Amino acid sequence: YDAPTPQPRASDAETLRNEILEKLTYAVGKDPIVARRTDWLTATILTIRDRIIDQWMESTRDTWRTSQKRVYYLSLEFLIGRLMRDAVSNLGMMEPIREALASFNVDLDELIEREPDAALGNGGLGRLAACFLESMSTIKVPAYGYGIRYVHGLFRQEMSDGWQVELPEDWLAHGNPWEFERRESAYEIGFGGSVEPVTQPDGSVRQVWHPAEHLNAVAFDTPVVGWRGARVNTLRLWSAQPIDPLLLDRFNSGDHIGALEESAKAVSITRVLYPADSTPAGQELRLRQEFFFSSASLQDIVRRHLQQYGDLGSLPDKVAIQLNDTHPAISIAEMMRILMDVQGLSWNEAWKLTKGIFSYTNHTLLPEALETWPVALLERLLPRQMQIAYAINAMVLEEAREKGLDDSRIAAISLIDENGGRRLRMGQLAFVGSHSINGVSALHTELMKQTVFADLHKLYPDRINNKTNGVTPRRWLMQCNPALTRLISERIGPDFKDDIEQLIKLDVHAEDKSFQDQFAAVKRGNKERLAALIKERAGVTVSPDALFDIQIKRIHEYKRQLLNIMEAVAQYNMIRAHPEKRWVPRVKVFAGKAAPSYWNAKLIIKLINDVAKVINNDPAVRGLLKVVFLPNYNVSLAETIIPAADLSEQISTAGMEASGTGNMKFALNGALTIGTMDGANVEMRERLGPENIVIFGMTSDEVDDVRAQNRPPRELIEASQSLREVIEAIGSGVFSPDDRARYRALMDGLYDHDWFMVARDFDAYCAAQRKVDTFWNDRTVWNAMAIRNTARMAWFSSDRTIREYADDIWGAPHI
Ligand code: DL6
Repeated sequence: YDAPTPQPRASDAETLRNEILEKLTYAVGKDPIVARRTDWLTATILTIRDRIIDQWMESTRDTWRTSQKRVYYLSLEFLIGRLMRDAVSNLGMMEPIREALASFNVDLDELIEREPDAALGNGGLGRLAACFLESMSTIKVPAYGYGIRYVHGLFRQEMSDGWQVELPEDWLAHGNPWEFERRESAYEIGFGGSVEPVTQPDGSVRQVWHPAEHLNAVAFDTPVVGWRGARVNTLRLWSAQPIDPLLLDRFNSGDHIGALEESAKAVSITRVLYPADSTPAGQELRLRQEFFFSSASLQDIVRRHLQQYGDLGSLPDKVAIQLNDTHPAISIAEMMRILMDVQGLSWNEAWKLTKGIFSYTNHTLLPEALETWPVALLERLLPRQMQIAYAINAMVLEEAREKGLDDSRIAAISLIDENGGRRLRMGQLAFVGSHSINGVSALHTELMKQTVFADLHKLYPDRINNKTNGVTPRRWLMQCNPALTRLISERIGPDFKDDIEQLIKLDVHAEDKSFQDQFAAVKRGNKERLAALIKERAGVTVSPDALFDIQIKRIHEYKRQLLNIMEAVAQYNMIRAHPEKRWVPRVKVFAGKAAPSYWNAKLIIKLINDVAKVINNDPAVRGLLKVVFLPNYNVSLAETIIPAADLSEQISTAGMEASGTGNMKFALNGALTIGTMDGANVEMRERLGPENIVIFGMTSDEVDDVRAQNRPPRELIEASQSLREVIEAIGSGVFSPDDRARYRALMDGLYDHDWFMVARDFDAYCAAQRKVDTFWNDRTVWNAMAIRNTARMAWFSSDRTIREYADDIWGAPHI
């Protein structure tokens, strides 16, 4: 592995200037006189990329040289966002690059804004995968992310008269200078066909799958740089390509369209990201996506392992595969197929290796979000994998029977759901084929044990463990909030950048008036920037002196944007009824996308916009309350919004948000949280101290009880004047004079069932908001709380989370 290496490249401004010019001329083929901003962007990325490659190769060589265990993170989503600032900042090249570009009259910040935001994910699950990749490089875990190179990521959201409109996203329109296409790393993927037992020369019988369809999975690699370039790992995304680009005989016979049919079918597999984050797509194309990327990744992993070690027995010592939710769960059956049918291992050998390699993360308990696939579809599309799933099921049920489980409990753990058409339960498959199953916050993990996996947990009590999520402090503090980073550095020294735990040193400065003023000044600067963005994108003028109260996340009933906007209406009523009172000026900011087929979520977006129109234009409000919906929420927008937040809304129905990660980003940037006892809020409360977070509402046990009693909240609504007025106003069309019935059903639903406890938590939420006002009115108190939030959030770094995965689940090296 001691290959010749090129001279390390210098990274001073002068060298960078020359190289950017060289790339612009010889790689992009543009004269600087006519070069557009996108050309400069490409030339700059190529220059930065060169500096990453040396370390990339060194990291790869090092893993081969030292025979270290590799971690493979299989995820259908990687919400990586923009990469340039991340790379430049992690390599410590911000200033020289800025200077180099300035010499051509090109502004680095403008280029940063031009980079497409790679939205290869829907929300929390995909962004977590991206944070994990960065942390794995930072703490030197030898790792690969495996996923899909969608041509179109998550849709672009526009507003049309307050309604969400979805438009295709086009991140590859100008090419992608970060990636390397690896045509040599292509694997054949099959679908359909039949399975045939074939007797081998030694008399044993192997099942041979003869797929009816074939296509290629071609790898595209993107380097992932850790902090200070410590290690560079690989994000390998698969693109589907036809084996024959054109059926020539059909073309020659005059069928010019039909000649391209197969090609179009193959390519369609990786064309679009499915835009639903909490309901399974349930469509054949989605299953094809899942199998396509799982099979390609496993073939690649086994190929690499055999190339290095030559035997399969050492797989669990050298390979750890993390299944990010059930999307890659078919990997369990596919790995068994590869080990038995291709590599010739026995069932028992293959099963032992499979369980040794795989582990699975569950990200949601929502019953409607748990994936199942019709057995008939699997038998048609993946006949061999379905056979294997049946055999796994038989083995597990036998084990359960031996342990004395009765029929009802056996039905509960079965991989086959018999209710209403037989379906394969992917969570169960992932569970039984893995040695570790983890939840993403302490509460979520406990609930997993009590609900979805209760019976499997009894059968295998050692498998479920918790790994509370985290976020990378590089992107979510240092890059998105340079002013705060500078301030922290001045106060406690720069070492926290390498050891985030040192943030706690800020704690003793929380009451220091001069530090408080500096902290508040940083926040104010960030708020001015957000105010400008709000003006530009939503056309609303807001004052940076107001309390910025922010809820940004996917729009979902369980996340309760409805509760938030209803509180805005209650506040609107109060301000008008009592103009004499000293109201805290607030700006309520919302952003988020709704799944295109999720009607209520789209209606809630429209309601926010309708309410905004009335409140923002009512002179009686005197600007004391503003409501803003910022369209097209994505990672980049979050990077501008979060540093400017005073208050972070984490108000999901208790028991329904598995963890949340936005909650962590806000608190790290000195926002106070108003939230429920849900997901990671519970652990944030423990670590921040209950006095530094505003918690309200029902607990998950209380939610369970109320649901079990099935008592509609009518009486409760009637007893709360404020809630009644809000429901009546919205329901009767005060905010929708053009269509007075628009929100009738939405409001009636609160009386009838209120599954998400909006009505039941309403008064407690309003009271909590008034508590927030009290803190805000004493800015010394507020600032001290805000500083303590930043100081005490280090534990929620994804470096800590990844260390726990590496130690407890993967047995992988790290620093
Ligand atoms: O674990 C990452 C992230 C959690 O922080 C969120 O609480 C959780 O909702 C999300 N889960 C998903 C999957 N489907 N749903 N819903 O995105 O995972």
